[in-house]
Amino acid sequence: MRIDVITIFPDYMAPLREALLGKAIERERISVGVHDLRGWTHDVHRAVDDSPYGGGPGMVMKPQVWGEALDEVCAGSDSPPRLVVPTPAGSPFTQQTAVRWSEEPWLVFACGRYEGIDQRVMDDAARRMPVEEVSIGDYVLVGGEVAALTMIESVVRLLPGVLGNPASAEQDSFSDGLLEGPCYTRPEAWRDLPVPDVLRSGNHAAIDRWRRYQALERTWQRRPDLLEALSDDELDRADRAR
Ligand code: 6GU
Repeated sequence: MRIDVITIFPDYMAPLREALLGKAIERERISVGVHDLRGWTHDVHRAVDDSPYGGGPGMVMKPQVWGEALDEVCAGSDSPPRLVVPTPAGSPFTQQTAVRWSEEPWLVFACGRYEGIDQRVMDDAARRMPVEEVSIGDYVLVGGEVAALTMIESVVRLLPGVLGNPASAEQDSFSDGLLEGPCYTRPEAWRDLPVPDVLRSGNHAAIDRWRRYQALERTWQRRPDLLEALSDDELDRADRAR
């Protein structure tokens, strides 16, 4: 998979070279390009923003600079990339989105700052490529960079050969609509806190049953909305799969 990121803060994307993502680059499971948006400005001030039509606070990112950047970054292949624009005004990014994007050969992230990017940039790009404006949650970040990092990490860990143990992606919270329950390792007692007996019983049917109960209980406590979203059928399937 190819991933490009366009931003006015390319240094913000340094974490891409660390840990799991860095390993994926080293092993050539992904190739990453980070591009400084200001490289496509022509004025001495290298301006990327201007005041909003209609008035109001803040600044809007200029269409000309983004247009040239996208023309260049999104060229050079037979089929265009999927363009992702992180914005708090976007559709929700979920595990489902991550799974869908993990099947794409090429993703381009356009990270906006200020109040947003002139809408015509997305409207124009959509004439040539699929465009998605997405949000990572109901809170406001200063810019799209951290959101892009979040989305890239959740997509890349799904690629074949990136996680050491592919089963861990299948057992994720959300993969069956429930949260994962608690987990434990040695020692058997720590600061007077014991590991639940059942996990040391060797009774795998009992362990499966206990884990299923913990997942349901935790989801009920922390994310009742997830349970309400599951049909009886899906709930049954999620329960039996564990
Ligand atoms: Cl994708 N971008 C920004 N700037 N803020 C956000 C967000 C994205 N998702 C939630 N808040």
